[in-house]
Amino acid sequence: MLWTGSRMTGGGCCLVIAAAFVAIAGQGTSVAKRFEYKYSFKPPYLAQKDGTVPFFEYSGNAIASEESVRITPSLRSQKGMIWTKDLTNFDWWEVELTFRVTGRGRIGADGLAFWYTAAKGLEGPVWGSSDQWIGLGIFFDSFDNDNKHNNPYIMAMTNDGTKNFDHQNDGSTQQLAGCLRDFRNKPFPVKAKIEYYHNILTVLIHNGMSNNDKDFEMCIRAENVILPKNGFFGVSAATGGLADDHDVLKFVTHSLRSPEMALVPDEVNLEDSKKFEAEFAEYQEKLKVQKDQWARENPDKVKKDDDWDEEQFMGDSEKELRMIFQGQEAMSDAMRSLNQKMDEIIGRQERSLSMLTSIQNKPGGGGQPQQQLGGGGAPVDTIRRDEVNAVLANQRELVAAARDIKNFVADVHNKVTNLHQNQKQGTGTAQQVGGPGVNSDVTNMIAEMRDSLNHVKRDMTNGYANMQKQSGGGAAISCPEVSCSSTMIIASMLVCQAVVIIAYIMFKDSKESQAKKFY
Ligand SMILES: [Ca+2]
Ligand SMILES: [Ca+2]
Repeated sequence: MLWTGSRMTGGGCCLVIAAAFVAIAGQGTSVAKRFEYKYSFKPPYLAQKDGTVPFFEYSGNAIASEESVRITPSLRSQKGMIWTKDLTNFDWWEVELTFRVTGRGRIGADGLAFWYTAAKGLEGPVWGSSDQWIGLGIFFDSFDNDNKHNNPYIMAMTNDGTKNFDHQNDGSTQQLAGCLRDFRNKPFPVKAKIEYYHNILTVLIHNGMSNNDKDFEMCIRAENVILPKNGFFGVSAATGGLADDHDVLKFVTHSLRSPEMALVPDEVNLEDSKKFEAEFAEYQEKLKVQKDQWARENPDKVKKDDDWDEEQFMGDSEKELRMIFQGQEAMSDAMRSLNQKMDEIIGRQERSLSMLTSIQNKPGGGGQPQQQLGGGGAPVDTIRRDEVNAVLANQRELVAAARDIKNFVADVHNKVTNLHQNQKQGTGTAQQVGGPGVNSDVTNMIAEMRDSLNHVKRDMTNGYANMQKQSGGGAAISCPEVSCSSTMIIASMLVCQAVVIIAYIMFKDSKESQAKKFY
């Protein structure tokens, strides 16, 4: 809901009659709002010189000063209250309560209460005021009596004059509605906007963490709330074993009317109006005279007074706290901007990374030449087609050569066996004459041949093994060619050898037989 209204900021403005109605458009319905000076107080000159607050009366431990009403000081077991003198004469209203609850402890007590009741409260147990009230109480409960760790708590409670507030349970079963809000020790004053319009009660809270008037948050909304037609506004507070300062800085009341009602001429008659205007002029005159007099007496402070500033009325610790808070705010702003910059940088990095990857992946199908160019030093695990073909051809050649050698060997073997048989069939004498020399020669040769064959066999196996290795590695094939050609040579040499030996044996045999003929 959007409210705007005539805001009275002039000094000593309590006597100003602001009869101006402002119609506001808000969510389809419009509400006319009027400042009710008889139900409001605010600085400067909140209290008069004699300590009274115009149109209000206070009692108990409450003290009024020019800038605030201290309902209770931070001393043990204090009770204070302030009430409007007159009953309200309007049906619907909005009160903006600006206050501070400050204490040195992490926990404070007892809290503050806003009242709209049929009768003014007396000193009592409900935040300094009497129990069994008729009307509405909004409680700012600092102390956690039921130990549920849910305080400070803000709640609304209506009473028809029969109920006693249940402090043991912090009124949890009696409340109309409420919200958990810390309102203690805030850098700026906490504000509560309490609105009662067409039996709907709304409480908005400004948590005092900023100076921005837009920072109100919804705390309570209750419909069908029936309150006395006319009542007194009041604020009370109490301390217990623990103590806080409970200060009310502003109590600003507006009456709310529907637009039709606002068009009805006000009951304030001309005579009254003239009387008030005269009174106001007189008051202004008096104020001016007093100001001038004060200025003559305190020439040093004149300038300061003209630039009236809230900070003049703050204690040193409050000033410090505010400075710290402002510093922290600046730091948090800086952190936020840093964070944004970091995000930006990270985003940029991610973008460039993705661009790099896309560039790397782009060549796709034609990647082979690029890979060879780029990764010259890196070993390539894959065998190319032509390499495989070369290896296969080599293998085929080897197999053929091996088969040839096998045939050769078998041939040689046959021939040797034949020779052996021929020798056995030959004359025993000759053998004997020839002696064991010839026989042993042949046997030696055969053994040599066997060795050579074994050697060939071994070479063959090695060659095969090498071939298989190379087919895995895919490197240049040089060794198998050498080994296979060497076996070929060996084999052919063996054959030559065998032929020479056979020729020699035959020659020897013929020689021997010739020699026998001579004997
Ligand atoms: Ca409590
Ligand atoms: Ca509690």
